[in-house]
Amino acid sequence: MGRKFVLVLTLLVLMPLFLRVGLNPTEVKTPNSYSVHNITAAQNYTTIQEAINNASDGDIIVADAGLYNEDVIVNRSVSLIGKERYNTIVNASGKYHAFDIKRNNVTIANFTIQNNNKDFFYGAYLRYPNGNISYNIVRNCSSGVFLDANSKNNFVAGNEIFSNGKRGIWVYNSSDNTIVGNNISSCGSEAILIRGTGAKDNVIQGNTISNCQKGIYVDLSNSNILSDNTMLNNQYNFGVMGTELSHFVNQIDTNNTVNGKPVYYWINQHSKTVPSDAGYIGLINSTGITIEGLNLKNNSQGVLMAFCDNCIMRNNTFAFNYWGAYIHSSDNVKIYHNNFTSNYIQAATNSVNAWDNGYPSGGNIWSDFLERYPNATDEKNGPYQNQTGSDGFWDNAYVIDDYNKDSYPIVPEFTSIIIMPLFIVTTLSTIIIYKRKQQRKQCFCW
Ligand SMILES: [Ca+2]
Repeated sequence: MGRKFVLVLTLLVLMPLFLRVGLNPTEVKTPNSYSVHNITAAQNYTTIQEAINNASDGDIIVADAGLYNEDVIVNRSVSLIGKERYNTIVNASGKYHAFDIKRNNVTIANFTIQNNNKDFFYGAYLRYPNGNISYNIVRNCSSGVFLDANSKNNFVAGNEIFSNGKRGIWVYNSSDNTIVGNNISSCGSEAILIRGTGAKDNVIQGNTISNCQKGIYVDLSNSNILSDNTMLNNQYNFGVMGTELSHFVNQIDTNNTVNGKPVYYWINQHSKTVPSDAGYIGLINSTGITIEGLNLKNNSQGVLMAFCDNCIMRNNTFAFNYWGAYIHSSDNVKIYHNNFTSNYIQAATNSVNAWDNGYPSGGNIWSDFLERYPNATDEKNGPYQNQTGSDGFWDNAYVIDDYNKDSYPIVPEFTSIIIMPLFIVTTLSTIIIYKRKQQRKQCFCW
């Protein structure tokens, strides 16, 4: 952490040098010849690539404002600095990465980096350690910044990353990276994706993420630290996924927020109730936790529960999540009187749990019930739903899988409120149309 702190300080000191930027970008012109300057070697070049090809490790190269139509391969340990953030534009062809970084200790700062391919090629592709990608604008790439498996200990800070086809920042099996203070919006999939068992000990801090398909997603990775990240208006703001217990062991602070509400990611907690302001809930290796009366929406999971025992979820609304409830290797969980509304997958589990509270207390409301069981009725009652007369529970169970079902799915009140007037209106309309047809037949009014 000490080294990372020094890096942050260094960047803050260098910022005024980078930010000779007006708020209103000026017209971008193709650079004059010799617009790229190796200030260490006191040499000038016409392209960034030419400057790199003639550089030595440790050189600092500054590019004047202008449009650089280049796919840059960085095979020296150099610092590349754009003179004007908005107007020093690396405009890649769309046939390769804008910056393909094939050495360690490379810095790329204060550029606009754009590609012409949102499907395949990256803004900055790091294959080696100790890179520094800071204060850039990265747009129109597939992923903005990709930290690949052989890279580590990189610093990605203060970038504006938007309008990329897939990810904003993708960390794949790469460790010890610091990703801080980036503003990421409008990406086709994850704003920040941490993926793979080798993606650990990363610090993800103070990033602002909005209008992406997914906000932050941590997949099969452990020992990462997430703090003070703001996720707003993403379709699925936050999610953690894994198979083994170790995959879920990350430090995720409550100062991470989803649409202004805190993320509660509890590990090894016992006999507690989740606070009422929760925006996301992850329960890991915990027992006796109650989740009650919450409105959990627009996350990868409404609730993530992994390796837990003896927990209760009741009187909650899970809406517009990818998974409403994701219950992994957890036993003795009772899930009842919840409202599962329009989650892409309402509930998923690999364990066996109770999805109702017995009869006559009942189970949950499932928004897709009539979609799944279009001929469902509520004409019976009783523990076996075999006695005449309705009771407010559908007469057949809501099946989650072979081992999990809600035996007493609740008939939502709006079903009767809406269906009855609809029935009356439809019947009356049919009668009126029929009578008019009869009248026309009688009087030959055509
Ligand atoms: Ca019934």
